[in-house]
Amino acid sequence: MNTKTIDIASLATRLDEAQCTVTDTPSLADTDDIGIDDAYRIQNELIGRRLARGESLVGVKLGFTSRAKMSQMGVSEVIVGRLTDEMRIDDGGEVKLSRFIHPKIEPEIAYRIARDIDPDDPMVDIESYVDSVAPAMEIIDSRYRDFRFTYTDVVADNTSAAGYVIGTWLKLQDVANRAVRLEVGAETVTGSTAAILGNPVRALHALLDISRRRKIPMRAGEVILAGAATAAIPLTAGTAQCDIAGLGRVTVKGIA
Ligand code: 0L1
Ligand code: MG
Repeated sequence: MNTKTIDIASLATRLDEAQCTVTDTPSLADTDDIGIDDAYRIQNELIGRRLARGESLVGVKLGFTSRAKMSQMGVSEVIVGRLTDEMRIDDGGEVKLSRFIHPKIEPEIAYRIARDIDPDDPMVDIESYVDSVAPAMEIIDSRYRDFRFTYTDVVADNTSAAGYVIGTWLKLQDVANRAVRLEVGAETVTGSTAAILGNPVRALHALLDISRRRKIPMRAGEVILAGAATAAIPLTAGTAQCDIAGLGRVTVKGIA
């Protein structure tokens, strides 16, 4: 590893091109000694390029919200990425697999923000800024070869964000300890919303904390993906469906 100055713009270009050309790239950590602040700068630059191409910000997502993933990565805090309108897929809709390098899908809880949040306001009660909850799935597609990345790599790569689908929005309610089932072709995983920081509502508090430190605005109407309720599984051609007890089902069809 070398200690040369980090070229934020060229690393963002590398990740952006990997996504746009659907071609994987080696871990940035193979050649650059990136700190977490650098990683969020690269992520910002990457998002800036998407916005320059006409995409709009529509929300945020949390990653590393399970204790197992945190300990696997040797970290103790969640990571945050940004969602754009280009990543959104309608419930029951189709998505071409050729858009992605090696997509995986995971079950999530989505929250909707009802009022603009001023992260600098120390009195913000984040739960009162959210009015709806829905079952959701996230498509993750690390731009790194073989999903091999470090903590800072994955932050720079916008936390592997690639797509998301949200089911029917319901009035905000307690979604702790809900059974979760994800089926993709012949593969099924089951779990519980408890895998999301013990209770998905904790993701809201974790998000407020990190958004304050990382200066991430959150606006009315935006979506929050709270984190994965099970391990991700490869997204293949055919239907992927996620059922969350009491919240319902969300589906997407992968097209070869
Ligand atoms: O959304 C997530 O929990 C995934 C964060 C990135 C890690 C990965 O790509 O596996
Ligand atoms: Mg996720």
